[in-house]
Amino acid sequence: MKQEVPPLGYAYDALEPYIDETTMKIHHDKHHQAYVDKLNAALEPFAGLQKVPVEVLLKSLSTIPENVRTAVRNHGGGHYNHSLFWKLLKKDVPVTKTMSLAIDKDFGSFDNFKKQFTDSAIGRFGSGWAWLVVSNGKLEIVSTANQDNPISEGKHPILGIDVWEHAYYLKYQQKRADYVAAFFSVINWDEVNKLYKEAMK
Ligand code: MN3
Repeated sequence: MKQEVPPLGYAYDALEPYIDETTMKIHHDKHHQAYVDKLNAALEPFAGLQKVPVEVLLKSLSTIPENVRTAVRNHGGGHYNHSLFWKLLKKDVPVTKTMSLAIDKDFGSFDNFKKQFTDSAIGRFGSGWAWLVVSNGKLEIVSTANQDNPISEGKHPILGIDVWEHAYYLKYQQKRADYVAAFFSVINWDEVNKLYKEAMK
């Protein structure tokens, strides 16, 4: 079965003015599509692997045949990361009680969490992601290069920010910090809450 780009689930301009319509359109329709196309092309000779959910492939990269492993890691990672990212974005969703308590417990305060997440996103050199993950029952912040995902390290991502330039350059140019600050206005905390509960099971 071929992989497909999932629908965005909301209008391209739904995140204005924090993330602009043109960026969303290009990011979803072109960049995400390219990861999916390249993943499908790479898996063409591997009928068995085509049936495996991309999440499972990323959790077991070491078992993927070596000649296609990098393609799965990069393009499969790109597909998985973006599919997650679209669902994590929504305007005007307040932090849930559960997440507020969990963040206070594991980071001391929301401000401390926000600072660590921001530092991680700004500090990621080159292209990559910053993540809030559940690891051994606790929240932590990690960043990954390129399209790597913390699930390949056995962690459960519940929030992530794409800091590739294609995610922000049209509106923010080189000012990644401004994009990261704006990102806090479009976090879908209901989705984060749902992923947190699943990860804590
Ligand atoms: Mn991207």
